[in-house]
Amino acid sequence: MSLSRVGPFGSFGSFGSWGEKLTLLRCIGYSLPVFPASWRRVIVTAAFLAAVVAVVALDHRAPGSLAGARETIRLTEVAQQSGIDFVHQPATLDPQLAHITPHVAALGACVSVSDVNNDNWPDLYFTSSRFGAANALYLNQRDGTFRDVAAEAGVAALNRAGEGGGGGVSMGAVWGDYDNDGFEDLFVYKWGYPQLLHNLGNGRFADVTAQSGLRRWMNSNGAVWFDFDRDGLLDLYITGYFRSDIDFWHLRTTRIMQESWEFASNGGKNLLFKNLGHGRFTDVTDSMGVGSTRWTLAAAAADFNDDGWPDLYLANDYGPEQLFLNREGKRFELARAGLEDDSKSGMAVALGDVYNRDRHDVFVTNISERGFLFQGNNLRINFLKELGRFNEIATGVVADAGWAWGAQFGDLNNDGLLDLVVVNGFISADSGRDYWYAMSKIAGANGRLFEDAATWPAFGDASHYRLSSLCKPTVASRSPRGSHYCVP
Ligand SMILES: [Ca+2]
Ligand SMILES: [Ca+2]
Ligand SMILES: [Ca+2]
Ligand SMILES: [Ca+2]
Repeated sequence: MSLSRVGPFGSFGSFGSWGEKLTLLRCIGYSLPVFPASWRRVIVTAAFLAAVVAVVALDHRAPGSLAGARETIRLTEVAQQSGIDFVHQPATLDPQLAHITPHVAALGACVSVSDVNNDNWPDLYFTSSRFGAANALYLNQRDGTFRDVAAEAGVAALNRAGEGGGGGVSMGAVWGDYDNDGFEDLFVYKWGYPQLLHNLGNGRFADVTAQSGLRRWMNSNGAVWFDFDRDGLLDLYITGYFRSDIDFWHLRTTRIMQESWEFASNGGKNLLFKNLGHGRFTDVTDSMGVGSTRWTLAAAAADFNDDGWPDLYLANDYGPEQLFLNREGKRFELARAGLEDDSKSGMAVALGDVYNRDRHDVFVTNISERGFLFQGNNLRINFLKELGRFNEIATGVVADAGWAWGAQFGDLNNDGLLDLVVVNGFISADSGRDYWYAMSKIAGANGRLFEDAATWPAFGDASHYRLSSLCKPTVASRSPRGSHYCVP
């Protein structure tokens, strides 16, 4: 059985444009009346206390609403009958990584959603990650079925070896109308050269990567379109996972892995490209201060602090999450928002207004493997305006969804409350044998050993997630940095 790591489905593409729309809505500013200093203290204190009360109240509301949702929602698998038969193919890698290929190549299964032909029916784009394997663009036939038109549209053959064309393999895609012609364009981030494909509006796409200035070798697993400077042109933030000097098919070193289990910052550099118009982009990463080298797996853009400027939220693997606040489009600042010390294995970011307060709350998936590790997913309620931070409230099934990867909010039963879908599991071979014990030995070693793929034990026919469980989180001991390590 082959079930590859599932990317943060839909989250990048949809949040890019969603965040943009929300930003526009909030451009309507307001000003507070001027009060004497003593009154201002009273007002600030009252606001603070109200926020604390809200935190407590919302904490208590969480479990009840989840229990209700579990009873009312039913989903039925209809992929096959809808004509969707896509199977993701994982990457093949340099033979020097053969012993841990299932671990390293467990990325790249992604689906993004966009109405590519402006018929008001959403279409689906799937990425595959093996040389020669085709990506798929399923056009919605408006009768409950889809048809793969990727080949005729020119967006299928993107996984190719060598320097020519779009060398590299797809890891995911995000949609955004970068030229404001009314048609959503496609950006595919890859291990290799990313590709920008211009939607010509006639069912076909043109590869405009070279002239756009985006042809930059990266090992990327995420991207988000957002207009950081509010000039009306969508800009692009691309996350780096592995370092960009690594060519996975011609390794010059096996020192490619994380330097630390909890605070690694030797990953690929994230890049911000400003849209200059006329189809050209320029790298403004350093001047804007958003070149994180943590192992970013997902990025989401929204105006988290409600100042009218879209900010960036990063889920980082092997490290803490990061929030970069946008200072009026001139620079970003890494915020201290209660995220700094809470290191986990961030996989996906989902944004939603969990309590209908007109705020962007954040859900980040992490990994839990009973018997070895309980990190817990984070459900962070946004109190940036009142307290300058988020409040983490995940409990029960929201906290422990096993080895959680992709996530997305949506009001599935139309009751006005957001529900949460979490895709989990990492079963690459035998679901009864897991790699955790072997991995824990190298994870506990010093950084020099952990960083070197050659020292990692062989993956064999194990999986990263067993279906059985050896212990409950209740018998876990809590580490100083927030992870729970179960005692077998
Ligand atoms: Ca459509
Ligand atoms: Ca366009
Ligand atoms: Ca812009
Ligand atoms: Ca903001």
